Amino acid sequence: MAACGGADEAAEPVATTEVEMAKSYRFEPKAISVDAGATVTWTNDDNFTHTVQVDGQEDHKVERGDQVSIAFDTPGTYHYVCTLHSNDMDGEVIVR
Ligand SMILES: [Cu+2]
Repeated sequence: MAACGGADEAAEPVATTEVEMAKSYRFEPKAISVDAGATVTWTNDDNFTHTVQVDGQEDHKVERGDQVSIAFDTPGTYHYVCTLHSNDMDGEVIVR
């Protein structure tokens, strides 16, 4: 069943632990689902420095070509942003 919505529609979460910071200014996929205890890795494939800041946690700077990994031990929905481009870049990790 296709969801209909505006440009900012919430995507169906993808079951993966890999998120790409894709060109330009995007987290891809934007919403993911993982099992509790999983470690999620963000890889910066964009031409700009980005960050990953999960709500209420420290900010992680990710240079071009770099990665950051964050473990998610507790089930819940975790929203995160790139604090340098918070209007364009945000995403969600759903921990089951
Ligand atoms: Cu950014």
